[in-house]
Amino acid sequence: MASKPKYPRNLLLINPWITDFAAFDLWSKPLGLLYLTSILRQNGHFVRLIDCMDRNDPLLKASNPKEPKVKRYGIGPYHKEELPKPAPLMNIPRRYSRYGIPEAHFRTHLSEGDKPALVLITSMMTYWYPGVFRAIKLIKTKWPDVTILLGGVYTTLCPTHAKEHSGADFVLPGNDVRPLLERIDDLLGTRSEWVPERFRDFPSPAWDLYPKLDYAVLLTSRGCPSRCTFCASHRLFPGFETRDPEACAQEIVDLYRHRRIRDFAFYDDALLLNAEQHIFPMLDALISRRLPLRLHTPNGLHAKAIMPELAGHMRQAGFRTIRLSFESSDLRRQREMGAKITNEGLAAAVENLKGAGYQGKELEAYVLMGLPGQTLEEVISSVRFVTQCGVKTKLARFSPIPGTREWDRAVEMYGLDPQADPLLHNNSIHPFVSKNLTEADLGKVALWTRWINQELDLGVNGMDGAFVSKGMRETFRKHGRGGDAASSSSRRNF
Ligand code: B12
Ligand code: SF4
Repeated sequence: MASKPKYPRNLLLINPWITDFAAFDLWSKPLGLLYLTSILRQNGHFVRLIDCMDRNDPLLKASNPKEPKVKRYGIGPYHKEELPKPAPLMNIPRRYSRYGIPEAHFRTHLSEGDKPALVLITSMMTYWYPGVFRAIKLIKTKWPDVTILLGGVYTTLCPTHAKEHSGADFVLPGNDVRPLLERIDDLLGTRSEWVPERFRDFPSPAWDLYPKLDYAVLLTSRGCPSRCTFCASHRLFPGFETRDPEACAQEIVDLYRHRRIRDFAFYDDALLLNAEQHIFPMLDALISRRLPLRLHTPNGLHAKAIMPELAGHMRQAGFRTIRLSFESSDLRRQREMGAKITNEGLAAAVENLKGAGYQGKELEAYVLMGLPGQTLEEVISSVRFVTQCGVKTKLARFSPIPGTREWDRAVEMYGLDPQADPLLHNNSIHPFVSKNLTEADLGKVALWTRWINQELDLGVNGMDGAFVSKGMRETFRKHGRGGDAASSSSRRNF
């Protein structure tokens, strides 16, 4: 017989596991759930969180004193357990794992609390849905009649898949919190009095849910007005909205003062947009506090916004990890992808950052590999261009996302099924369906890029001709080509 929850306003929030070929905690926190917690609390609910991806989970630490392994700035590897590969990934010759706390720990965490009135589960990458489904299954096994609500990125990008296959009782795509509050009121017979209409009205995320915190993450704006052909930002938030810059700075200051957090990662899609009204006042507020902060941008920055004054502010405020969005040095592709950057724009941003005191080896630019129609030469030319600018390359593998132009191209060029299982959006597998780039090609490029990056660490720029390692020479002999006009120019001649 169905049992009633003891406390009718107790909600259980879940950040489920990652299931993938690789995963690393690069300042990864379920920020959506932390915002929802604060909003739910304002409306009189009590929230408990089970974060399967918390590297500081007490049970994980108790079962293995070596956990968590912390690298600098609070990031580090996840605990992982190998899983059988799901059918659509069977032919991918890589190991597939569940990352995060062991399943037994999850069950223990479920038993630690009373039966909740409702369970809310978030989701992130579309191809991580097996972890979401597993959490739903385990919850339903424990409490068959508990109502489960599912939201988050996967739900918004693949709502039909989530509705048909997840096992959740309600699937709520989108970023608007109003439908969620209405649904909760409906189910619990409550009345939400406090309903934020805009993102800037959201309260601070509920960081108190984590007794131990190595870093925090931040969203100071939502959306992006650009339409890069590979990006789903417009599907997640079709507009652009900024928060009050002073409030953003205060969020950082409070976490530093009360939790001694020094490392902060920005999740913004367009952090540097409207710089005069947004990032400048925010950084002014931080600089005036003189705190020993380390700020990180794992999500690429709009390089063309980085003028000398902004670069100086970034340096003073404590930006440490700076990743610039570049993607490709191919001029035609840059235009086709949305023209957010040019080769000259990247070079100028780098010069401005160096002028502010950064060394090239402290900076990274993203190069995408595996885009439909992309050749090996294009990837190599792009890495060469980035190196000529004197900064490190961060290779990123293309993930085809429904509703983007590159998805349509992948459907057209590679015969990708428009209804393809979201597992096939995985950024690790695209080379296996690409006709231009093989996994072996990408492996070589990755190795070669690692050499070049290591050389930059040693203060040597192979692309200046000062020093070219034997392995690099070999790779060039096989694949090297002048590339487009800009990529063959010296970094002093832009
Ligand atoms: C920050 C970020 C990252 C971070 C880490 C994030 C993390 N937590 O793990 C980093 C930089 C590491 C990263 C990496 C990558 N990312 Co990323 N990332 C993002 C980004 C910019 C923000 C996500 C976020 O936290 N938003 C803020 C919170 C507040 O929003 P939210 O979670 O959506 O929550 C809201 C709603 O969804 C809802 N909600 C949330 N949970 C719930 C639950 C319920 C029950 C309900 C009702 C509602 C609800 O309410 C919240 C409030 O409005 C998104 C783009 C975007 N604009 O969202 C891309 C995005 C998710 N990433 C993407 C990609 C492609 C990648 C990479 C593959 C890039 C690459 N090629 O290397 C890698 C892969 C990572 C890996 N394998 O480990 C794609 C998605 C791809 C996919 N197939 O799903 C996105 C959409 C960007 C894009 N280019 O289109 N990423
Ligand atoms: S600039 Fe960045 S966030 Fe904006 S559309 Fe392009 S890739 Fe997406």
